[in-house]
Amino acid sequence: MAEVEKKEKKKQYDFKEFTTCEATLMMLQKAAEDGVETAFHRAADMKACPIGAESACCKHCAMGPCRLNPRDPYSKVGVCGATIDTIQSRNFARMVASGSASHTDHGMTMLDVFRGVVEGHIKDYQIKDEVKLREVAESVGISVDGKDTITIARELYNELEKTYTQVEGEIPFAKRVPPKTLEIWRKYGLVPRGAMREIMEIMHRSHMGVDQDYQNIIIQCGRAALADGWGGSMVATEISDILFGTPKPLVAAVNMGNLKEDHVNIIVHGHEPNLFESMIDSANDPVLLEEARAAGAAGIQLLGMCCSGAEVLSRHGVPHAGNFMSTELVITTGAVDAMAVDVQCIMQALPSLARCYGTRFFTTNPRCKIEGVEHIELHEHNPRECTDKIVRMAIERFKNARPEKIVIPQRRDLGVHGFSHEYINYMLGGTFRASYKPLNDNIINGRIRGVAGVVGCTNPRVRQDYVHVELVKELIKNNVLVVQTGCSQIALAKAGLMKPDAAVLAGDGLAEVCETVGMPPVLGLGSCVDNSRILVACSEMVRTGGLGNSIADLPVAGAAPEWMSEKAVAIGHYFVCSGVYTVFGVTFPIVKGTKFHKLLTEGLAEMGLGKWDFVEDPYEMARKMIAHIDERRRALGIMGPRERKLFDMADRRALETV
Ligand code: NFS
Ligand code: SF4
Repeated sequence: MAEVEKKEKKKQYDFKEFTTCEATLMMLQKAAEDGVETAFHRAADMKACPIGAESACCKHCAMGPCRLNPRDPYSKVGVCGATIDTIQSRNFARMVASGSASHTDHGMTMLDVFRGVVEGHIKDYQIKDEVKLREVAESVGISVDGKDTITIARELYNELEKTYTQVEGEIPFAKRVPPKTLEIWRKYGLVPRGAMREIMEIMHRSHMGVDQDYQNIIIQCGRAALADGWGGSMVATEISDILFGTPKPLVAAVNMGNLKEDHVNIIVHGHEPNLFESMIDSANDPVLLEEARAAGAAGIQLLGMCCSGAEVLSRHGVPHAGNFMSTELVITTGAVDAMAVDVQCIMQALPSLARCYGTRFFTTNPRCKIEGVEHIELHEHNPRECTDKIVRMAIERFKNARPEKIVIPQRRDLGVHGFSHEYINYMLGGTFRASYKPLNDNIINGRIRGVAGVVGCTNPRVRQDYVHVELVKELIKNNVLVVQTGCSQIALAKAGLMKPDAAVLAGDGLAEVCETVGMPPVLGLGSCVDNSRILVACSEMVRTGGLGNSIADLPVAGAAPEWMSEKAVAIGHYFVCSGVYTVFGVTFPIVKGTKFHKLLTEGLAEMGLGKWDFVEDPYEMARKMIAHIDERRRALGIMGPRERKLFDMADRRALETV
């Protein structure tokens, strides 16, 4: 443990205040014994800057940095005269730009792979889901009749490339937006042209001395965020489904108990599925398996973390070791032979921690190198070169460099994952009448009060998983169906709420629907880019009818209770601009009571969009989300007492026979 800075004076921490995840808690105790520290410790030791925490500072030019007083925000302006509203909206804009850039660049990588497959340069990935290919092509106006797969794929590629490169017009997936919502976007100039242009324009407008009208800036934030949600993220999801298969529900396990002491354990952490898909092939290669056995291992255990983990959990049932705030703690088990990372949410503290335990740590993506870390680049035309090498390094570590003490928390939580919006359609409607109508009907008759998307990160500034789990429990208890992605989905999976029998925790109406259909009250949809599945589901609900004309009319709400990344802000803003009431927890960089705050929390809704809200407490958050859902129900005229029974025996039988 030579690399570990030993603290002069030992600080006492109450680890139960750090996390509600049992496995993570156990590993925090082991970390303390081993003398290593984590982001939990660093967050406890580092007080957030109070000015930055409220976004009352600007460092966009060298006349500053300028600090205003968040307690008296209009008492001062920056050296250039920038007001608190300009400063906050520019800071917000840059978070949206960075978050949108991350998702859209990820989507672009998927599109690059797709192009390589279509052109025949890339052989290691193929088009796996032709049905989805055709559906996506039709959804953007490509006629598929009489065309072969490659022709459709080529046309789809050319169309989807516009999501990024188009300089005027509307991004292709704008065709999926409900007409009324699109009309509002057009009215306010919110329809994205192309993601590159929108993100570039934010960076330009937020430069010193350009856009100094917070209302005008927020419109550009909307265009960039929508270019993420209905653009880059949606492309990432749809192309990944086409290349790797659209998820269908399957039983899979999460938590650190998936590590196996007698196996070579390899963790893939990051966001882009191309690394993971190739790693699955490597870990199942008979030659490499034989090498693992020759080294004394019973096999190779592959596990995911964070979002690419959530994606392959949903798609292939690959076990998942934990969410963002567990990425360091899983290493302290000592059982991880190798961790391979690609992009996003990779803490720089990981490699030095890995060194303490002899865990091999590799970066694989040219966009994300870490000083002092061995880089084995993944090339899509020969991905196995990278992933085979990593597997061999892991085998080598298993054989020669395992620490004396390995502790694996024996928690393995099973649940059902992999609910794509296509499957929700099928599940509720049945094979011959796949439709969102049963969902809408159940909402109209009140069995399901509404739908909530609970998504996003975990953050060491709040107790890990606590806000996610309490919020979701409260929502389902009140008959709100919950859909999930990302690290939040893993939090709930660990808490056991992804199992159909979690319906006992739901209110009567929701429980009845869950039991009839055989689904859990909490549906996991995959990674953060898969939030685009929620957007498509919302569009389908509007299209199906009976719940208003725009997404803003729907009895739905969203939350990122433990968010930390700029990507979460981009997601929040595209949900709000799509019409969804969206609540963020932890803290938010904004000064309450400013004009900018009022615009986010009230002004956007007055334009027919959704609105932002900021609440820390999970129960208060649930209360406000339910209040919003009820307000929508009242506006739709569906607040009345619900019918006593939706499915009679004949209906049930009909459901069982399809
Ligand atoms: Ni989303 Fe995924 Fe997790 Fe947050 Fe990070 S992994 S893209 S950003 S921390 S949910
Ligand atoms: Fe200060 Fe204005 Fe420069 Fe920002 S842009 S650092 S507010 S002078």
